[in-house]
Amino acid sequence: MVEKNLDFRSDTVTWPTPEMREAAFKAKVGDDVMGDDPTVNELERIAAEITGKEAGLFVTSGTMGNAVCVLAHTQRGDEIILEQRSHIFYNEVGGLAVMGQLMARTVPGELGWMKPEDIEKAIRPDNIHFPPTTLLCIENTHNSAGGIALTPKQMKADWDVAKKHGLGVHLDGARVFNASVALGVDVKELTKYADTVQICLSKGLSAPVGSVVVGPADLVKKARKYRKMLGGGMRQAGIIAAPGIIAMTKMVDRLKDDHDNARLLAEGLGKMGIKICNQVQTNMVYIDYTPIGWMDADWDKATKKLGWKSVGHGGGTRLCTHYGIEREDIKAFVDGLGKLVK
Ligand code: TLP
Repeated sequence: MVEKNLDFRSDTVTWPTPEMREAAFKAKVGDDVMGDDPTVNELERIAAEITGKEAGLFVTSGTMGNAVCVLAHTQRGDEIILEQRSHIFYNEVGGLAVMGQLMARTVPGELGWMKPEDIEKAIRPDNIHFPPTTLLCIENTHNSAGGIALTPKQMKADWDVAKKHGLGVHLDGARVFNASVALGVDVKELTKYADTVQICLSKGLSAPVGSVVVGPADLVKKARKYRKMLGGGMRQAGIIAAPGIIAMTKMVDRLKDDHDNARLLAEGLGKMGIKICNQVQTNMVYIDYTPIGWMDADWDKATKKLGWKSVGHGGGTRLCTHYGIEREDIKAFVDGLGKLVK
């Protein structure tokens, strides 16, 4: 029996599975800063193997994972290219400017995908006046575009243009397993078009804490040093890495259920006259309830009445499906909401 977690706010709200709690309890530990926590080492090895990379690094969060990778790729004063609504640019507290002293050059994407010709235009030529462009950051799935899965073909096109100009490529793969499941491709087909990748364990994969970073050994070594600098060097971290191993090895296939549930939810809400604002490819449904005459207070009140957590922002919100929400729960929600809308 899956413990119910009726919370649409994010997939970050997921609770660890009973197996994860058990694994945390029994985890063998050591001092990870000294490199001798066997469970952390195993998680890092598994992450590198699954993604086809040389090395892995366990970090506290997606934000830290992106930060240490961006820092590892760049020097103070470089310019980096990011999609204009990407999480790194939009939602990571300006860390790239504060910690990396980097310039951000944003490119608008089409459903989260930056076209190679637009990337190419944004790359600075060699000129005494210009900062050097050294890194391209891609996000897959793209959160604010609607949980959109970029295809291997799209990723390759961006990778090719970046490599033509000698740029590094970092993938914010917070939800890259959602992308691989939605597209029906091995995750390596996506990760091969990035030098470094950040993968969240604590979103749809349901681990309580952390992300893994993977990439070439030299860049991961640099990232490890930055992790220490940022205060992310953890000691007996096997306790939290053990659930991460289960996340990566046992929780990927079930993401399909989240995607199916998101589609069911979107269909149900759409029939009530609520506008579905995104293409529902993975576990996110972006809605606008103003067409049914509702304001945020109406949405908040209705969802609360039905026993769900969801918060409206300016006439709409994002609904995420995840472990702890099952098909029956979605059906009951749609049914209950339908009665309140009438
Ligand atoms: N996203 C969170 C919020 O920060 C918005 C969410 O609820 O979706 N990359 C992407 C694409 C993300 O969506 C997130 C978190 C992160 C990185 C950062 O991960 P954490 O929260 O672990 O620092």
